[in-house]
Amino acid sequence: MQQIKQELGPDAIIIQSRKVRQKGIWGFLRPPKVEITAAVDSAAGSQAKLAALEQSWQQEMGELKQLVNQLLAHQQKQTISSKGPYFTYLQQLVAQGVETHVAQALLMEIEQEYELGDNIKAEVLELMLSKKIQQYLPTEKLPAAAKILVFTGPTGVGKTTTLAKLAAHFVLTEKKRVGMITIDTYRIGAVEQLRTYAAITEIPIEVVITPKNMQAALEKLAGLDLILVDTAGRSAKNSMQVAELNSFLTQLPAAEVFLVLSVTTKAKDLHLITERFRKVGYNRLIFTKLDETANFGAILNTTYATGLPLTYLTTGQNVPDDLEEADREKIAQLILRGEQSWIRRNAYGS
Ligand SMILES: Nc1nc2c(ncn2[C@@H]2O[C@H](COP(=O)(O)OP(=O)(O)OP(=O)(O)O)[C@@H](O)[C@H]2O)c(=O)[nH]1
Ligand SMILES: [Mg+2]
Repeated sequence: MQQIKQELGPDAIIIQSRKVRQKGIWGFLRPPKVEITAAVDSAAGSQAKLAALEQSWQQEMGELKQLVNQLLAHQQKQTISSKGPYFTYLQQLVAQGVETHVAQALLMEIEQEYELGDNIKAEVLELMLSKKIQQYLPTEKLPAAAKILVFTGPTGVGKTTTLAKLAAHFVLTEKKRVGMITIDTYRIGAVEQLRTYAAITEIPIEVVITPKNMQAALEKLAGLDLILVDTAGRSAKNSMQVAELNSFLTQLPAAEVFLVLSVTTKAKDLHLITERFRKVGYNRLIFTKLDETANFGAILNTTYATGLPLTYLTTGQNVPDDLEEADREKIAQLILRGEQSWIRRNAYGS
């Protein structure tokens, strides 16, 4: 029985046993042998099979679990763990309107660069984060040689108002000779709006109706130091409008082209705008209406996505006062801590 169970397993049963005479001429003189037929009960056999299968499944499951755990551990290295100082700052940045993937990327970079783990002190992390934000906030003054500045962007963001603020700044503070061109003959009152500002600062203004007229206008203003060009607000979703704008801008190949954006625009829409306006070849950014929000993450989201420099910020409706040169340290503070006194000063007119 022991031998059978060893060969066929614990469920083997004996079907038949008989004595067999040994072969050969002297066989009848020798004691008979015992022949045993044994079998494994088919039900018991399938049970055994099942047990064996189960065992191999368990082994496979164990291997899979291990693999999943390894993957998870690897993934956790790519994201901020759900507690600790990094997570606190992740939440803070997201509350300030910084997109999660941007906040995540910045914090991961700090974690990987310094390898300080969760023991990092909050003040140290905040300092590093401020530096990291500044790294992704290129700010750049206008080059001294800039001669033509074009203001493009979606409707109502403050292109004309910002142009008027800058015109006054260049005339009054920098003592430059400035001229204006408007190609916004689309909206009723747009030309009048700019004419009013031009009259206050005694700046010559040209109205350009078709791209063909651009050269003539430039020639009329040729002797001046700077020419500011206002354009009609265009919807990023209307590719015809953007293409039409582009046909004017190809007449101004050496221009500095601003994309003017409002900090109050939704993140998704800002992505659409920065994408669709690429056609017009903008190379710098202006953010407006900083006085109208308490969250400034949009600025970082946009510079992170476009890599383009920020040159000016505007903080209210007052011409020419509510204009600031972009300062990356100040913007980093805004993004980390929310509204700052230099914006409140304008928003509440005090
Ligand atoms: N609160 C606030 N309002 C602003 C700022 N800049 C502009 N505005 C206001 O936004 C409104 C639209 O300004 P415009 O300069 O006409 O905007 P635009 O981009 O030229 O508009 P379109 O030419 O119609 O596309 C006006 O009421 C401005 O006073 C700002 O920094 N803060
Ligand atoms: Mg305008």
